[in-house]
Amino acid sequence: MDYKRYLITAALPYANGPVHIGHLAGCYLPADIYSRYQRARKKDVKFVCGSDEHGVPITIRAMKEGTTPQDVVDKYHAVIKDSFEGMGISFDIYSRTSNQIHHETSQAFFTKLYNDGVFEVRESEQYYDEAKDMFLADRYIVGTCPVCGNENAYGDQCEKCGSSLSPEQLINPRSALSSAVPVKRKTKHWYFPLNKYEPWLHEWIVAGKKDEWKPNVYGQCKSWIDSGLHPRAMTRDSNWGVSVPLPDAKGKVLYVWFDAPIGYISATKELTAQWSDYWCKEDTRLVHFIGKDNIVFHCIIFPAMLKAHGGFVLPDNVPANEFLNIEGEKVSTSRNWAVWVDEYIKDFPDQQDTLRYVLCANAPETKDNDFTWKDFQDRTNNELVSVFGNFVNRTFVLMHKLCGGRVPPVHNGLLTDADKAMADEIVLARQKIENCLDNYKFRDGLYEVIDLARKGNKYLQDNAPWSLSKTPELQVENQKRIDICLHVCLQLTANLAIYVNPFMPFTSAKMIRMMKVVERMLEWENGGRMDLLKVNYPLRAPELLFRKIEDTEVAAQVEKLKNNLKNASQVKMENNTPSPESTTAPAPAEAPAKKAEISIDDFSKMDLRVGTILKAEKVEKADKLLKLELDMGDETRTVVSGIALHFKPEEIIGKQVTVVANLAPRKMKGIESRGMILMAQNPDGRLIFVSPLDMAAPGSEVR
Ligand code: B3M
Ligand code: ZN
Repeated sequence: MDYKRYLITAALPYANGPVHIGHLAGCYLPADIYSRYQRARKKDVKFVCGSDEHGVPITIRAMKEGTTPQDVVDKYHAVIKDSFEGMGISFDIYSRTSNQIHHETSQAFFTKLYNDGVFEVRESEQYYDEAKDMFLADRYIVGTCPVCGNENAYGDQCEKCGSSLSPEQLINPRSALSSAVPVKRKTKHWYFPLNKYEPWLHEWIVAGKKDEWKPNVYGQCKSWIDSGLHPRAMTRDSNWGVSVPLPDAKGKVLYVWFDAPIGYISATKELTAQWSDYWCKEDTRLVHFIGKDNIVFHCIIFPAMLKAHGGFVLPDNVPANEFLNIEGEKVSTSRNWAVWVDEYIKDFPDQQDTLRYVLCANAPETKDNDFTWKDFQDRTNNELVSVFGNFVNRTFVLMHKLCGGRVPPVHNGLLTDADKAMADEIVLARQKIENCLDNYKFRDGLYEVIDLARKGNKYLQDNAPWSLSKTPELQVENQKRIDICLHVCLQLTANLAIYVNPFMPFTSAKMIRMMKVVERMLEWENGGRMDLLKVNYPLRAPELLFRKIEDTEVAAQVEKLKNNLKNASQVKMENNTPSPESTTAPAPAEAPAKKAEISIDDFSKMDLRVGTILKAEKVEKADKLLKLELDMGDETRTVVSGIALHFKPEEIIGKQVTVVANLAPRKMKGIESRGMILMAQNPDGRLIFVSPLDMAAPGSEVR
């Protein structure tokens, strides 16, 4: 299809905290590169984004900070917007979902579906806080974790041991808002019948997108669809959000994942009166850039909503990225293990392209990747400074020294094979980069740019114009060689500015300043031309494009990460606003998040041993805990385990289990527990012992 318009969206970040570099690498940077590339190709592009300002986490955060939800979103909307601007993310609009236009647009969307009879109304029982007079999402019920004894586990998950929980499993459950004991109450909600769209989704995605969408995206969609789709509640009991536009829906708002994607539409409306050209005409290419945790919402739920509504284009592609870890560990906002973009901009002023480079060169396009400050330094110093920066700088210095500061003539008849080959490489590079960017392979595309600069360095080195003798008898001849070589290098520099522009716009801006050319030179169709700079045209002195990153800077950043981690317990309450998804009605079980890679040394720190259960009894005043006596070979150990809801004490006597034997002892309900028992958790929540298949001697090491 020959697309007339590009509508490019990047996930709306929650306005409950600043953005970190994982966000940039996951979605905003690729979306920006793609938008800049399409604009350079003179495509009609609208690049839209904005803050996601609804969902219960914002209200919780407001309560914790002692302010209003509006204050919370105002504060972070501004921080996030500045971070994006600072990093050169070139949105055509950065809107927000608290805007009037968004409330109207999402309500009209809901009303259309309602009038068409799309929704099913269902009643259910939900936890209610009688003191606060409101329903509680799972996340807002806290209590003691039955598995590890953490007293502040959430109704959906324990952050200490990672177990996924339901509110019923918590020991001494209480409301996070009032500390009241929650009670169950009836409530009604409007459900979107996703199941009815299963055949259509199957055809559109499973059959239709196999070769087009990235394997990670396609795979997630397929497994969702294959495992069966279910109706999903599109309303919530809450006082913060877009109110449900029905007379019998007092105290109810639209589910945040219903209104947020409609935010793309509202933002486009706010941007242009022609918004419907972009949303409703078939020859628009709609591309959603997101992180992998948003795949089902953008590939399944939102398209089904658009389909049900009718009249809208569907996403042509959803090139989601995986996650970026930091120094070998998963990003955690609650532990403050993250590199925050606003802080980076403060610590490294004018080094935006350095970060853009490193994040793109190491983008988690096909699998989770790791960001380390050492790699940041190495890539900057060895690739940006030594290859790209060095080539441009040498070219300019030599041109000033050997060619009088002007673009030298090319002496056409005298071109060698090497000169011609260099020119061919410039043309070829354009094709290669296009091929990468058209297929959302940003890191490969960037590699081609650097590789072209590398070839430029080699060409310059091989020709060594500085070494050509200036003795009278050779002067004329040699000057011609010098001219040709530097002419080629200068045209290559101009082409590099074009190619690098989508990736590193601050750098290409510097380059066009040095070359004294207008911005229009950067148009993509100019790529490959060898006459971008006119012969005899005077050029400026070189500006350094990049600077080296010092060891001390790396050490300071690593130190900062570690200190943040230390202080995290204090910051925790602040940053620990959960994601709206976890606050909502149960969704189909998803696989638990994968953890970051560890070394064999990390693994070997654990002392895993087989133990045989000799005794098991309930712990008083803790209906989830069992006290176990384990035969560990050379000793008998007491371990307290949160499995009482799953097993009767008498059933498990004699069973063999795997014990983490060197876990620091801890007291639970006054009993010292020495070690932890390994359990597998089924998607349905069932616990299963991890036991040796055959009888093992108690105390045997597990390796
Ligand atoms: N705010 C989720 C996230 O940042 C969400 C994206 C909405 S996109 C419509 O992960
Ligand atoms: Zn726990």
